[in-house]
Amino acid sequence: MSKAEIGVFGLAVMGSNLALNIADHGYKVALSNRTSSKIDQMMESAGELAGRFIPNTGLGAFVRSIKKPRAIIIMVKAGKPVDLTIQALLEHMEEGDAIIEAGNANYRDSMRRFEELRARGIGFLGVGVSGGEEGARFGPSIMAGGSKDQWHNAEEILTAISAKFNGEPCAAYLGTSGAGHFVKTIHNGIEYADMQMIAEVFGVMRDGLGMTPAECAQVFKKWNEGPLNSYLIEITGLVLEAVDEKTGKPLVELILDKAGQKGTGRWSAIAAQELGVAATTIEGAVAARAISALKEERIAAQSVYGAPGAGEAKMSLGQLEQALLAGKIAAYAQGFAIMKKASEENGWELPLGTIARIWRAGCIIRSGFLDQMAKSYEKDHAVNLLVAPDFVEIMQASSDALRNVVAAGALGAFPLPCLSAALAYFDGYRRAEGTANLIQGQRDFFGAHGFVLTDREGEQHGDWPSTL
Ligand code: NBP
Repeated sequence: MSKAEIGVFGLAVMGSNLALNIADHGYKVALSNRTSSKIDQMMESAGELAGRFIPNTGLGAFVRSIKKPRAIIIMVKAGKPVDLTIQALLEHMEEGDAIIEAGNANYRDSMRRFEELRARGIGFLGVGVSGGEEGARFGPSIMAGGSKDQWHNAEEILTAISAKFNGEPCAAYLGTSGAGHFVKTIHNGIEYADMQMIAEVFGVMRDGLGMTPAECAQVFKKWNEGPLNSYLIEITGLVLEAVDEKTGKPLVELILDKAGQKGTGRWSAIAAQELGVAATTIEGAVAARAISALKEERIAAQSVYGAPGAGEAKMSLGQLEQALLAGKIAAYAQGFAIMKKASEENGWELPLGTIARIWRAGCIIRSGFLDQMAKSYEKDHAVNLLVAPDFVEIMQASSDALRNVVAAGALGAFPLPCLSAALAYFDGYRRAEGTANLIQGQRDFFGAHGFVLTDREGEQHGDWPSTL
């Protein structure tokens, strides 16, 4: 029997769909999974693609069934299962082979795995895969980092199975070590902010404008035909119009308002903090999910303060659309600023324009405006999106609406953590004369940290009075 071109270990939702996608493109794929019944299920449901699979229960047979130099995609639960799987596979792999870890790994784990495997002569690619189940099956966005040689070995397959935007593959090698998973993490951080801002607007529509989910759905559908066109706006319309079969009620009204999180939003916020980059929209989104989880405490707090007023929002749907657009630009500006700084600190040389390009299709944050963003970053790698010429025009046209929405939201007691963070970031970034002079004075007062005076050279100290 001829050998497989690639192996996939881990046949849950993502691994099985990725394997089907690879087989669909004509490649022969070796399959394995910790629990062997999943391999049988996969073979039974593979239909005519079954002939392109080599199922293996034993790890040795799995590895041997792949052509050398071997490339094995691992798609298991992130964290310890990945390390255990790598350890077990290593017993059968040889120098020159490669592991392609394609789960939602913490990029620090990928940096460690890259070094550990390199020391053993095994290549490592840490690959972020976005697009969920459907993306894995029909074309995800693929963000690769790690050994460049191994990228060249796996590039043909990973490019073939990726999403395409106007025929261009949404897959790229982005840098060494943990670069791929770092970019996927920030992708998810931006996704958190994007989703949260959409949810904030939904809250205003529901509680401030008295709109039903079906009415909100129609608005999101219309917005999806304009500058906000994106996968997240599209699915928001579909979620809002879904009806529960049992009760006939809008499904969204029955879904408990407690948001889950698996860590990538938090990792983005932590990375931003560590790098000293403002990522307030992402932090706001992570915090909003944390507050959402406190359902019982929120019920108790409402009984203390009373229910916030309803039907009082002094804002129009047009303003909400513009506010969302301005907020989104601020969130992307922050996400790309984190990547720019991380790239400098880690020597990754992250290609920001390419990243925007491979996010144009396949991934969860795919949207019309990523094409424009890719062009801006290709023109000027270092630019903050807020001052990129194409986006200046949009911000000039939409920032007043964001201001109105945030102001009216504050007066109506609508929590808008992300939209208000976006506005504060914009106002802070565009103001030449800030207030950090006072912070520097305070720091020098209590800690002799020093400051720079605008009219002379060198570090200075104040002659402060004693407070004792
Ligand atoms: P899960 O994250 O649900 O993990 C299930 C897989 O992990 C099964 O194959 C399971 O084997 C295997 N596994 C576990 Br659990 N512990 C193991 C161990 N100790 N040793 C070996 N295998 C072990 O799968 P998924 O939803 O397909 O996601 C896979 C990866 O892709 C994750 O990192 C996830 O975060 C990421 N991701 C998921 C999505 C999505 O939409 N689901 C999107 C993008 C990325 P078993 O069958 O023997 O239990």
